[in-house]
Amino acid sequence: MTLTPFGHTRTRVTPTHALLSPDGHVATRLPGWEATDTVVLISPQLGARFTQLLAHLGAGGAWSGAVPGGLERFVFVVAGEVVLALAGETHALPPHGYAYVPPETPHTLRAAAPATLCVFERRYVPLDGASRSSALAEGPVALTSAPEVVVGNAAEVPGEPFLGDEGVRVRKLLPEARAFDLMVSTMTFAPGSSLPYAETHVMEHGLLMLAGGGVYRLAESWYPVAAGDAIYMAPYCPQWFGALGKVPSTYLLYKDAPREPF
Ligand code: UGY
Ligand code: MN
Repeated sequence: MTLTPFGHTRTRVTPTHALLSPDGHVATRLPGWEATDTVVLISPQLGARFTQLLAHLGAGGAWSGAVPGGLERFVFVVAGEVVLALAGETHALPPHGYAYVPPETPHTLRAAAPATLCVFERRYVPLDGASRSSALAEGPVALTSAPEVVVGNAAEVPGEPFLGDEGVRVRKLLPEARAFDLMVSTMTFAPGSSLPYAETHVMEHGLLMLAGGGVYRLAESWYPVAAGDAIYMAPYCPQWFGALGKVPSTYLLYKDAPREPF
């Protein structure tokens, strides 16, 4: 990491959004992770209903067990390779490989050589009789409608034009089944392409820039962003992205799937 002198950082934290640039990362050791430095980027402490963290696994780094607290987990390999073992099966996850692990599901993740994961976790909100605030409830999680395990690789997911624009491709990494209370996708922008309009919606986002860069509008601010930057967008945060540079820009995007009533 290149340190920025004189107290400068590109990180900004506001009530409607946060830009978390790598120059401000502070690693910590979290229970359950061995030989792994974790950087908690987004959490309920920021007002979010989910957590987004980077897990930097050293050689021999590992997770083992179910995620405590009834949390579901989505793992995306940013760099390196990890092996996921779950329900008697093993899956090698290369860069841009991913897995969805339902709540209360024991699993292991192991890295033989250094690897970096982007991990999203949230308390599963079932379809029946739930409200969005159930994501913050305590006690046993209702698993009546919980989805199944999903393992895949973003490189093998076909990119669809976003709202008819061939310059913006979305890859949906999870099935669009109602059982899922979250959506994770990658969005890839040809240089000079942008979101067609400034979106404002009740769903919240967690984002990690994977490649390229551009300008992200968040509420009333426009930020230059590049690979490695993370963004939290609270519900109703106006948002827009325009890609700059000579190579395509790609980001990984978490979004909650609305449950009614609100
Ligand atoms: O669909 C979305 O919510 C997505 N286009 N938002 C975003 O990229 N900020
Ligand atoms: Mn959006």
